Amino acid sequence: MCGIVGAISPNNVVPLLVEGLKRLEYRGYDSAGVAVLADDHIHRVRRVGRVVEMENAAIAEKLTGNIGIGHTRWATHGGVTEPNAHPHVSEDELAIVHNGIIENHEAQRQRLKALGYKFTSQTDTEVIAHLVHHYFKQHADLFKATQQAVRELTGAYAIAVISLKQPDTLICARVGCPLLIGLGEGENFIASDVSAVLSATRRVIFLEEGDVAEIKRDSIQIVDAIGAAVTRKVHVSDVSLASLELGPYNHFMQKEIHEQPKALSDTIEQVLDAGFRPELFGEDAEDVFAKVNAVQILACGTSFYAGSVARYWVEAISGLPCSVEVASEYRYRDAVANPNALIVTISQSGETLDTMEALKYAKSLGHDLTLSICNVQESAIPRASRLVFYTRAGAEIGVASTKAFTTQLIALFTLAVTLAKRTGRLKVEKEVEYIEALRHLPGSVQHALNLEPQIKSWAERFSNKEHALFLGRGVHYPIALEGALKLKEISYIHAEAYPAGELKHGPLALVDEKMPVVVIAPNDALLEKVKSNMQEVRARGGELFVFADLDSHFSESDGVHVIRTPRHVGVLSPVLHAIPVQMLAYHAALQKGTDVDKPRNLAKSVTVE
Ligand code: HGA
Repeated sequence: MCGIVGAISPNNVVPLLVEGLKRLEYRGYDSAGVAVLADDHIHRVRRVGRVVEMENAAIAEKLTGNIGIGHTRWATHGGVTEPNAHPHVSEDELAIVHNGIIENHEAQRQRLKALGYKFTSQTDTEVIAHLVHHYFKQHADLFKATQQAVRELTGAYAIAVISLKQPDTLICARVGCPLLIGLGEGENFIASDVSAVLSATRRVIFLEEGDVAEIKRDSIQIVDAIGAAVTRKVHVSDVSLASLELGPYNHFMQKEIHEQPKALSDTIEQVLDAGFRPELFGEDAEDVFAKVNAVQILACGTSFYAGSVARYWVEAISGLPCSVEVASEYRYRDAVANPNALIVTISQSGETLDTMEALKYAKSLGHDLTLSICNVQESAIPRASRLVFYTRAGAEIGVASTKAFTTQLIALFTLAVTLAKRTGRLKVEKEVEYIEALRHLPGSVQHALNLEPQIKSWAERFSNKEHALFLGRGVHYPIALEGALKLKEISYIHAEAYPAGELKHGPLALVDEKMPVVVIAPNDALLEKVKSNMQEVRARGGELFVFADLDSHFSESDGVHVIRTPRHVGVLSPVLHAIPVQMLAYHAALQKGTDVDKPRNLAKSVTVE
């Protein structure tokens, strides 16, 4: 969602701010802006639309300055308009950018209006600008003023503040939204994620919940939520610049789909090296797993579907009861805690607010056995968990998750087998079979990618459709859900997924000759059942698009189209079948001419509620 970048330097920071915002575009946004201090003025440029439009305006206005902040906004409070775009300014003296939602903004707005502040936007953010300004008048110290102001905010925020009255200082603070400091030589930076500062530095400090920092060209001071000075560890980021570039691809989603053999083998490598050992999940894992008698998975979106696949694996392989729940639901219900349940949170970014809040809620209920599955090192959710498994997908830029999903599946499969070892359910021959399955998976995925031309020709037939149904059974039902989600996210075709057996309990009423029905039908124990469900569709004139595997023995017929994945990969079949549904969505979106990497209304890392 919103992206923040800031810099203080002896050089003009505008190019760096603009480049940083371009790197943050993938997070999803609707407007962009920068503000710099120069000639005793705040110079601000904001535009609705793409960063490049704002950049052109900044060039036209010859914007320069040695200290500045930039922002990409994904509107939550107030429409997508220029006055609502960040940075927001208070009394022509102080500028601020904000990611998150201030829940008590209405009360603060009334109070600040009574103090004489004039509001020029509908955002919750503007109250922070005036509140910091209000305290700055009293303290004459921007660091202290910000600390006092944030104490009065409820909700989630990452903010950056600059002021004409203290032009050598950049202040930032965070609660619930990511923010890091990039360390340069005689210059320093801040950003929502490392991609925004990578061209300038790899040395970063991740701020922790409640931290407020004062950043000057040659010094950094950080205080924690209670105002005590703290030192935070400096990390050297291993994110490569190449992973942030498109290379020969047209879209990041396309690139990331094709990177899956590598992402999977990088993730699998750690399992093949270690075997199914608890240490894969952290030093503490042996102790934690010894206490576990159930698994509860909390996640959102695609990660929730990864968790839904895992439910089948965990119960079948380890014999432990496993439930999976949408994080935003769990966090607001009166859940009954089983303190011996392993709470597994899944988040690509490790910053997904709903998942983070669900984890906090689980802990408040007495859950202490926590594991996070995450793709971004040192992000908030792993830091708040006892155990972590980092997928090695590499940076994922496309809003529609692909390689993060399939590598999450590897992490979850590994968890199921590792728990099975503990529960004594894992037979030696099964362990060997699972290792072999993992070893062969990247090659099978590579073969599945070769199906692209066939899938593309299917996608052409979807481009004039308004609706589609996806069906699957058992462990492939969540893949049907994921396929429907991918299609709706990026092509805007309305798609729903059902367990194939549910069809006759309602959705069959939707089926006619205009309804394409995608079926995930590999050769597993439920194949014959799926075939019967397909007959039900055909009998109503529905057109079937079947993803099968070599052993499924389907033949094409009138209204029944079949694409076969080249191998049957047994227990890991859901991973393999995720690939064709990703490609179908991608090519359907291309046909429809949508913005594949930045679909409307969506954002990559969902850091607001
Ligand atoms: N609430 C602020 C910022 C929104 C945000 O962080 N989106 O990701 C606004 O609406 O401007």
